[in-house]
Amino acid sequence: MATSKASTEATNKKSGRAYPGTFLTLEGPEGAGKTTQVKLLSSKLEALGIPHLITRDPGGTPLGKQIRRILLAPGGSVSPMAELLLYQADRAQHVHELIMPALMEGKLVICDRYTDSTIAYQGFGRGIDMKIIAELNNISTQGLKPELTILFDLESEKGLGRLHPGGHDRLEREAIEFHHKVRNGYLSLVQEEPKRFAVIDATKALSAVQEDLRRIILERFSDRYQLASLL
Ligand code: T5A
Repeated sequence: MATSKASTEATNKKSGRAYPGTFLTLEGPEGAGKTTQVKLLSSKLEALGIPHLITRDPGGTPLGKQIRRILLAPGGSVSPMAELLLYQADRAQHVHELIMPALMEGKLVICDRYTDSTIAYQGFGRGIDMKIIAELNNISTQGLKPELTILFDLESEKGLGRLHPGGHDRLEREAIEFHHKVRNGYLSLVQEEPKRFAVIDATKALSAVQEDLRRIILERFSDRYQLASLL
């Protein structure tokens, strides 16, 4: 969808955003079901003709796919700081190459994991200084923040129990204490920014979770896109 400079400026004036699109992120601990849900949502958005981009962090770009392989390969030695910087390198490329251009075209951009994952996993999980993480998140994203973040919440044991036995990646293989810190980290982010976050109970059945996801998107963005038939 091409957007003229004049119409972009008009949209920006009205909304206060630096782009005409909409940026939404999905977060959650392991096995929360984000990937499954976003696939179901994507086919509905397609059917409704809503201009959108579904992408994921890490691995949304060709460079990101290479970084993702390094990050998730089981067994390899990756120091906490190297891990943090690799996630940020992936994100810098992702925002530059894919996310920002799609937002400039007016699309609804839905990103499976983003900066909150770094706060939850490298900050709460690994214990890296939150100030360093905040600064790097800001640099890699050029300050781009999601308008809405949907947290798919469930207990760590339940999420890990859903994953394919034997197929676990490097992060999934971390001790259960690490996963508890990640989940609790997410919950404290919700407390800090209740307006940006919406929380879905990810233990519900697939169809009920999908309904919750669609309702939240409909309530928040029906003034921008033709979402009336989303539910
Ligand atoms: N990470 C990421 C960081 O440490 N720092 C960062 O900055 C970033 C961006 C990424 C890893 O990197 C970490 C976090 C991760 O550890 P990933 O593969 O992209 O790796 O990880 P996930 O986002 O966790 O992706 P997954 O696909 O593994 O998990 P999902 O999306 O939460 O779950 P999904 O949809 O694959 O479902 C898992 C299983 O559960 C079933 C599904 O059928 C599937 O088998 N399921 C349900 N079962 C019952 N009821 C439901 N409601 C169900 N929903 C799904």
